[in-house]
Amino acid sequence: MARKIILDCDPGHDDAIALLLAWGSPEIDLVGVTTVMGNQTIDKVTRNALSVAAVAGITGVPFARGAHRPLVRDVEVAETIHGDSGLDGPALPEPQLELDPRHAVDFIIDTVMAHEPGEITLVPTGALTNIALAVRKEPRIASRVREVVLMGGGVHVGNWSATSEFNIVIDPESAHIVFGETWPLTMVGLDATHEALATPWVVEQIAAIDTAPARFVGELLEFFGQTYLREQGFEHPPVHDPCAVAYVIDPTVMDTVRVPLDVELSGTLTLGMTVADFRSPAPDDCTTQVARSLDHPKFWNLVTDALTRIGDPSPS
Ligand SMILES: [Ca+2]
Repeated sequence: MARKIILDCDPGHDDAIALLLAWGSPEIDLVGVTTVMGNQTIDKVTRNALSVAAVAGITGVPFARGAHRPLVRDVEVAETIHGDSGLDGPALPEPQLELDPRHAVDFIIDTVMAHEPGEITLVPTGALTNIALAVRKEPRIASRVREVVLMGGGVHVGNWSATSEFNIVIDPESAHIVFGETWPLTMVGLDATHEALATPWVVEQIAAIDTAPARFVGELLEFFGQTYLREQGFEHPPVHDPCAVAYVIDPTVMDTVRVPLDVELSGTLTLGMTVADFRSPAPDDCTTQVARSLDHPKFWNLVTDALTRIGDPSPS
């Protein structure tokens, strides 16, 4: 049976690809898309999510706008990586869908509570603000969510600072709340996603699909590749967010290990670091695990298969 997920995102080049992977995969039942500020402001990332929906012909899926700022800290966007729109590169079509009138936090709570325990998986690919607010407002969701599979963090690796990954460091307090809950949590962090490189082989495979959504992804990767080379020194860009969706589709796409995880909230050099305690085997009550590596061809085959299934919803 298809896994029901809520994708909580901040599109964002890699978020856009995560959304397309979820939409194009029969193993996933996309029950909602929620947005959170991050790569750009909440207005921009919400519009981007709707534009991606228009590109892929996504219908029948509620989209709800979420948090406009982190719990404690000021808004910090990733314009150097994602551009002024948050999704620079391709032309962004006008949104076709109307937003759900609810705030993302209420949408998440309503959806989780309306389903049986163990049915809904939360897949956050941005800051964890909406998820933290939801579980504080309605703590019963912690035992009803099947699992949280998030893109964020890394073990002894960072990208927004020497030790810290963007999604976590822009709202570390929310991450601390989410990591400390009782739900099973898989951290798909930089250890795995830095292996999800859009190599020339990947770009060729996507170009060969030759549909409007595939060309859109090609243009995303071209822009993302330029900024990742300039800002982070990557020869080929790491495409983080679809890795979390890929794990839900097929957990064998990466190696995971159970380990206690928490988030640094007070370090002057290490704010937002995800700290994994590998000193001894994880205790029985440990509900967190971290992805350590990724199967590159298996991952990208999931993405290209999804794009192939999406086809050309609006031939030009
Ligand atoms: Ca993201």
